[in-house]
Amino acid sequence: MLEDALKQALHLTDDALQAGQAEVMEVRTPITGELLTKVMTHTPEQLSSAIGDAHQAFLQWRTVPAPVRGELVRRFGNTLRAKKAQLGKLVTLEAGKIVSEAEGEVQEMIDICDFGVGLSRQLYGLDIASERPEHKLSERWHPLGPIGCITAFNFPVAVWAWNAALALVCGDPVVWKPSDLTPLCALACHGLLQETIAEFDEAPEGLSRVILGWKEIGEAMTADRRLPLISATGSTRMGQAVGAAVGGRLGRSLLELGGNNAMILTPSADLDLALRAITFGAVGTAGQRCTTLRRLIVHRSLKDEVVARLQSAYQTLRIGDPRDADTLVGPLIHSHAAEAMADAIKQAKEQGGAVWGGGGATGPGIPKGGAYVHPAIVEIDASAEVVGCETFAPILYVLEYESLEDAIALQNSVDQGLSSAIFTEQFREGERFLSPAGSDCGIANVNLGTSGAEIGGAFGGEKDTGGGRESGSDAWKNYMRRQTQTVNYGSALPLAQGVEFG
Ligand code: UN1
Repeated sequence: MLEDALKQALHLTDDALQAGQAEVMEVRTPITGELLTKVMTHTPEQLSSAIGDAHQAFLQWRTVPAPVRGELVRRFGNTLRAKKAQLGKLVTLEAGKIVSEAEGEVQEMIDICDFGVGLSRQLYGLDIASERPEHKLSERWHPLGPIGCITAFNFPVAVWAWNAALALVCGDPVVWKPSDLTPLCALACHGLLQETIAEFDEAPEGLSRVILGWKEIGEAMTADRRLPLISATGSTRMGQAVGAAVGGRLGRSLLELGGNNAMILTPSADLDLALRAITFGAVGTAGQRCTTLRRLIVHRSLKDEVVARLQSAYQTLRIGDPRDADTLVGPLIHSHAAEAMADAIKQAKEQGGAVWGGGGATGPGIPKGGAYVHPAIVEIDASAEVVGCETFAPILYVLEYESLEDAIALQNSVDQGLSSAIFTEQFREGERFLSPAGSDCGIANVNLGTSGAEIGGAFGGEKDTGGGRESGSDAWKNYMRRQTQTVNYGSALPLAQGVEFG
């Protein structure tokens, strides 16, 4: 079924290419750098008609009762359950994630579908006390319209699912522009959803669309007023462009952008637990999560011991083909990512950092043609400029602190504000970190790492991370419009504020 969906969705036609309507997008696997296939990109006209289809679908879908919309999402979640291993394999092939993390990503899709199903009976409004007699004042949530969704390569299926499951339950179709590095994952997900839609009488065909292309097609999408919400994941630079374009037409944007996540390691920390959390956080997904741990702020008294233990833990990490069961660190997405990592390490050295690891990884079990690297640990002064930059690679900057106040200030000193953590056995330290004067991030954790958030919480961050919140909690409100409704069920017409008129 997945293969069929993929085949159907792959729309490489020589005719359209020859007519000059589209360009070819090459799809490579980061495992070996080999060409997997070529897909055709969409033209601005195709984008426009996809948005038109989604708009038509919206006019119908918004009147379908929300619990019935939830049933579509329930069925899609079941399809994903059945396809978990297969879809996971595609994520591994196209994004280079190890099998367990790739399947974990599909699990996030399943989880958000379940969450959406529950939500489909809980899109609650408010009953508000009216100041006027025999008046009913209330607040109700209505479907918003087709959603434009722009996603990054590093979570090629889950982030779309966070958006799509909630949007569909809220009554909105989704037009998806995936990363040009992971179009097959997008076509497969869309194909599976299309199959679920085709078997569901109440669901119009145009509920889901995928648009392939580069920056220009993304810009056309953000400019289109028929998409009242653009939900975008990617770099801060991309988010600034999206935010400005969507803001310029007074649309809504939901931005989930760069992170520069830190963990504070206090003297009372349970070091065994912390070391596991640091290792997964810093090298999981080869350092390519937006929640990756990038800065370890460790108490001066612990620093040498922690660095030594981390180095020996890192030495046992198996780097190599992500399809092998014992691999823990797969490839970076492409050679440019390895170059960016090498450049950051060079800068760190120039800025006084002591670098351990970080070179290219070759040897038995490491496929040729992929960008495999040894994760790096860099002891560096907190004021070094490079520490403020997010490099999408496994580089962990180790900074030291003396007072908790200083550690929190350091944690908050970067432009980004996505995820943060503290390891402590001291109740007061943990609570201070979570207090209004503590972490300034969208996510703050005590005694666990910065990455691997559950879908039930709102996901996103402050400052240069863009301020958006996706997935759990009340993130669904992004996908709906709020209406304040007043009903006069009496036989007089009292005016608000006691105004008398005639
Ligand atoms: C991302 O990297 O864009 O919290 C999303 C995590 C995952 C999601 C990451 N659940 O690490």
